[in-house]
Amino acid sequence: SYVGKPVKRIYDDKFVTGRSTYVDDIRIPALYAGFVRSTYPHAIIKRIDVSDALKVNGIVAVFTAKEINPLLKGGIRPWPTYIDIRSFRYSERKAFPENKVKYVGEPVAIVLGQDKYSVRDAIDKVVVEYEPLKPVIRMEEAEKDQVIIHEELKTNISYKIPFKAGEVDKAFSESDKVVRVEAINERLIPNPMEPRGIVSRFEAGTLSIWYSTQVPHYMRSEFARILGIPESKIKVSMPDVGGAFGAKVHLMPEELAVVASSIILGRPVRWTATRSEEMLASEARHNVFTGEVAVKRDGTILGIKGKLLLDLGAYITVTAGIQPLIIPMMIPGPYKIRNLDIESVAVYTNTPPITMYRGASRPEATYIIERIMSTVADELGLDDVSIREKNLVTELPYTNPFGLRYDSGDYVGLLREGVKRLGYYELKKWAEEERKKGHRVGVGLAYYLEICSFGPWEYAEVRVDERGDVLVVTGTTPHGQGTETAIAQIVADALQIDISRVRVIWGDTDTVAASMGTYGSRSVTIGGSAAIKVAEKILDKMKRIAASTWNVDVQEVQYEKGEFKLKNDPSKKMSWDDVASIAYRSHDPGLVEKIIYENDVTFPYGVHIATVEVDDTGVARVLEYRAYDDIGKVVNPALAEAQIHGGGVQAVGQALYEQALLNENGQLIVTYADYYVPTAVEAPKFTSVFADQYHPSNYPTGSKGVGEAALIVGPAVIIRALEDAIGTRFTKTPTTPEEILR
Ligand code: MCN
Ligand code: MO
Repeated sequence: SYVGKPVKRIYDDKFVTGRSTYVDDIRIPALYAGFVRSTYPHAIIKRIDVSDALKVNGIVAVFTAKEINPLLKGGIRPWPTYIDIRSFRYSERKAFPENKVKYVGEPVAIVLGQDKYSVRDAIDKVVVEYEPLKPVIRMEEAEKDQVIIHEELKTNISYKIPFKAGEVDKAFSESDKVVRVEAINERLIPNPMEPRGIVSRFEAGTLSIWYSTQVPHYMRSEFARILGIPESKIKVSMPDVGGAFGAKVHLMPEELAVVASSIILGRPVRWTATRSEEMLASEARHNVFTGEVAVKRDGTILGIKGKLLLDLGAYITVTAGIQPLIIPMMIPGPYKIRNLDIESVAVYTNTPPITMYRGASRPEATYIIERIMSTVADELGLDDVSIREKNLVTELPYTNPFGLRYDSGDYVGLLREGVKRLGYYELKKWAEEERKKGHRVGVGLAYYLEICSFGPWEYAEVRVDERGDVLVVTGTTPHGQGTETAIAQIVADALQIDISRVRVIWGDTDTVAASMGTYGSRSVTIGGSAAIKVAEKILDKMKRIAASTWNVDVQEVQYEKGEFKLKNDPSKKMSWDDVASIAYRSHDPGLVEKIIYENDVTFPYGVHIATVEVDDTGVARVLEYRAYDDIGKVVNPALAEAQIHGGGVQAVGQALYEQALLNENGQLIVTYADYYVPTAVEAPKFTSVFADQYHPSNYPTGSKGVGEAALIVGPAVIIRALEDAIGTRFTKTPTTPEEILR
């Protein structure tokens, strides 16, 4: 059997030999697109003159709002599958602004030409006359509504909902102490290796789109809605995608403009974001929590009240709407805190729109609650382990105060086992000794509970060909995780055949009948479970074919390891290949089964620890990162571990180095020279252990997700280690050298 083993990734040859196909490698003759972008954070567009740009050799067209927007029947809006969009104030965003720009970098025109270089030249020749307006960059200012960004909304506040549960006032009146906590996540940039990209062709009334996305079907329906073209006439195809990290779920106005241009011109159009465009396209996080915690002297947390302020940027993206809802609901985390009053406020600012980044909402919620745990421990003179032991939920399943139903686990057991297995106390002792010698080192610990497998459903299909080889069509859309290998393992086991006979495909709306996609660490669990269910259907069908060949009842047929047998006459056998070939010879429509599998969310959890060292200049490095997780059944330990490594490195970046710094004019003032994405050099040494005594989800795979875990808890772990090293309280990610040595 394959499940549970570190099977090597099945499609890696092309990646290691440089023969993978990203959007930019799709070679169809197409015009290149580039964008004229606003240089002001907030300004009225007085005039756009494209005449000089059109004179540049090779330029075919320059389109502004005037040409593009009339084509659009709708605009970009939040994702209604996951949120009630009526609770937000927003206007649907068209491709280009008609009278006002709202952030630096906002596209105002698309330039289309024969080659990238003439496009680049022509962009500089487009004259845009602006009348600058006072911008509002900081969300605390935006909330005051002195400068209004979207006049039609009459306020910058898009969302303002109190999340209340239990009796907060009573909790505070019964407390021994009230502890103030602040937790800040600065804006950062996901930075997948492959930037965003799209190729669009409109031919004979049919739109073909190659797109670096995580959600081809959702995008098909969005293009259909916005362009007023039936879905049957749109094909969205996801080639190899070189990383996405949640930031390729939202639709960008640039991408809409590319598609619209291909329709207007009747010629294919392509766009691949430059690195600096990518840095504008996918900015994420940026929120501030300020609150008070009611505690008993023994460490029991009675209640939390506070305010969560979130930056949306200038427009609400498809995905940003999820965060003001999920963060407060997940703030109680794995702890039995039942009295909460958290006001969640999301505001518009004159800055690039905020999207999702790995974990989207759970990193923020985890950071807040883990800052609360550690700060309360410090205030009461308790340690990081006992404060958590005291408050962890002990009986599962458990319904949290906001109605989330935690499915399974042993939270206290995992903490105890985790600190032992990861050598937490040994590291604490080591750090203490080192500090006595004058070295600035520290150890941090944090715990997380996260919500995975947002559904509600996923699609799977299995086809067995006439030779008995198996094609699995999955609705999930792997883009680096290796989930296709895990799904192949699952199907090979379900069908008891060799994994080399299984091929897995995904990501094309013409090939895949329906799909939700890959995000929220759902794929192996919901996609793998869909694959198990459909494999069972195929086996049933094959048993029925064997039965009818033998003229017996289907109950008489047994299947084991590639052989169909008669129960009471084991000498009667047919191989897997024989049955497959009979199916085709009998002109059966073929061995094809499909399914939509539906299930609820699931909650993995774990404890991670890290050690940091701070040098004389205040630069901190994470030396070691150790993780102990209960992710249910582990399908492929090598893949799951790789997720801890990748997320862990991104956590190092978020905690210590990465900040998308905007100046008072809303100008992004960092480039790769000072936006410091950790590389292999800054990567810590990793230890990743998955609990042997795991608690399965109620999915057929028994698995829970792991794709975001280390970035969900890592920032809290590393900031705690910094506090240990320096002996100061830190609240922010990133905590930078000047703050460390302040
Ligand atoms: N796995 C496993 N056993 C489990 C859980 C997971 O073997 N019990 C393995 C899976 O087989 C898969 C990997 O771990 O190879 C992640 O699986 P899962 O947790 O189901 O997550 P998804 O496949 O749905 O991936 C999405 C997740 C998200 S939401 C972000 S963000 C993220 C992440 O994956 N983006 C990534 N990891 C990424 N890794 C890469 N290389 N690139 C990205 O863009
Ligand atoms: Mo994600």
